[in-house]
Amino acid sequence: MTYQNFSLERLQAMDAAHHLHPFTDHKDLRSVGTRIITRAEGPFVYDAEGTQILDGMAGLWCVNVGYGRNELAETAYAQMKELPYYNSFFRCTTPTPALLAERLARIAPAGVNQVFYGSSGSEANDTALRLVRHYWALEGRPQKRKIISRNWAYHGSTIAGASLGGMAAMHGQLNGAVPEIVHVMPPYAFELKQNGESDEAFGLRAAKAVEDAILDAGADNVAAFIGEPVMGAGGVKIAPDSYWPEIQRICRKHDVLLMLDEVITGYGRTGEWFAAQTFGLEPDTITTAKALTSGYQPLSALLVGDRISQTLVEKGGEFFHGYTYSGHPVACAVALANLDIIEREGLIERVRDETGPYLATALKEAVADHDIVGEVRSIGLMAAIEIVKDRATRERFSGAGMAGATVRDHAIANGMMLRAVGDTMILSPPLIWTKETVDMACERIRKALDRAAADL
Ligand code: PXG
Repeated sequence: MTYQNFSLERLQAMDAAHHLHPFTDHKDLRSVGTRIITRAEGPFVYDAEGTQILDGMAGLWCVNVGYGRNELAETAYAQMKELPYYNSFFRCTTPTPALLAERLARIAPAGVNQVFYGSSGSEANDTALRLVRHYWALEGRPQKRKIISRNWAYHGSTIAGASLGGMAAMHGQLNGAVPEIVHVMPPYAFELKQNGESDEAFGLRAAKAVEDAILDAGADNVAAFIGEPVMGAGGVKIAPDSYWPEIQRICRKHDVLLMLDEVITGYGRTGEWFAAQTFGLEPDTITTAKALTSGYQPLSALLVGDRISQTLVEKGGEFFHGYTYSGHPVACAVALANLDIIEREGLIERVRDETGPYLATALKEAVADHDIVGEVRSIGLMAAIEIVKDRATRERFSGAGMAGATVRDHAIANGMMLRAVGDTMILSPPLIWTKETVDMACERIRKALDRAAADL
C-alpha cells in the first residue's frame, strides 16, 4: 500500500490539514492528532505504530465476521473483474442483487419478502420514510403521515435519518427537520424508572407513551412507529420484556405500521438473524445495513413486508426513488459471501447459545461490583456498562461524558477498543469472539475501570 511510504506524522498532518471527520470537534481532533488504523486480523485492529487493539465495537457495529476474511476480498475481486457495476434502473438488474434479495426473503421474519437496496443505513431509512407515507397515500389515506419515534433513537445522519432519530444535538443543527415526526420517551429503565416501579411496569409505561402520542395526533394521522429493537448509538438501551409485545399490540390496535431499524441488531447480533425474531415481532419494514456485508462493502437493504409491497406493486405505478448504487453488484456479492460465512460457522447459534450467555455472566462477574459501575446489561453480543459516581443513588460524575471518555481512553491504552456514549460504555464485538476473547475483554475493561476510578 502506498501509505507505507508515509510516516505516521506525515499522515496525521495530511489528515489534520484536509480531512473533516464525522461527528467530530475538528479543532480538538487536530490538536491531539488522529489515531490511524492500518490493518486488522480476526478480532484485532492495529494502528500505525503497530499497537494491537481488541476491537470491542466490530468497527462501528458492523464487522460481524471479524477481519481478514480473504474469501470476501476474493469475492469482491472476482465480481469487479466480471462486472464492477451496472444499474438496476430501466428494467435491468445484475445477478447478485437478485440472488441476495431471494436469500434475504428466506431469512427475514415471515411476511417480509421484498428488498430495496441502498449504500447506507441512513439511505435505507430515507427510503423507509418515503415508502410508508407513500403506502398510506396509495391506500387513499394520505393524511396518515405522522411517525412516532423515541428520544435517543439513532436512525442515521441524512436529513431524514436525523429527523427520525431522537438525538437533541443533531436536531439542533438540522435547520429544518422533516415535519410530522414525534419523539417520545425511550424504554431506558436505568435513568427513567421511578422508585419502586418494576421493570415490567416501566416497560408498559414507556409503551404507553407511544400510544399516548398516537392518540394525541389521532390514529388517522399516524403512519408508523419506528424503533431500534435495542437502541445502539443511544447507549445499548435494552427494553424491559413487557415493552415490545405492548408496542406490537398498540400498533395493530391503531393500524399504525411497525418500522424496525435493525441496522445494528440485524444479521446475528442478538442471537437470531433479526431482533424481530428474538422479540417475536411482525414488522412492516426492517432497515438493515452494516453487518449485511460485515462492513467489507457499503450496502443497505430495506426489507419490506407484504402489506406494503403488495400495495406498492399492485396500486403503485412508478415509485420515484432510488440510488445509483441501489443493488450494487460487488456489494451484493460480498453480502452473499458474508451470509455464507455466518451460516457455515454457525455464528448466530454461537451468540445465542454460547457467547451471548457467557458474555452476560462474565461481564457482570468482572465489573458489576466495581465502585464506578451502576449497571451492566447485555443481550446477545451487545452490552453496556453504566459509569456512576455513586452506585446507590446512580448519581453521575460531573461534566457529562467526561467519565465515559476517561474509561474509554484507559481501555484503548490498555488494548481494548470501547465506545463511550456519554457515561455509558458500549461493547458490540465481532460475532467470532470466543469465551477466551470475552475473558480477555473483561480483564482489560476491569483494568481500565480501575485506572479511570483513580483519575476521576
Ligand atoms: N440506524 C441505526 C440503528 C444505526 O445504528 C444508522 C441507522 C445509519 O446508518 P449509516 O450507514 O447511514 O451510518 C445507524 C448507524 C455510533 C455510530 O457512534 C452509530 C452509527 C453510525 C455512526 C456512529 O455509535 N449507526
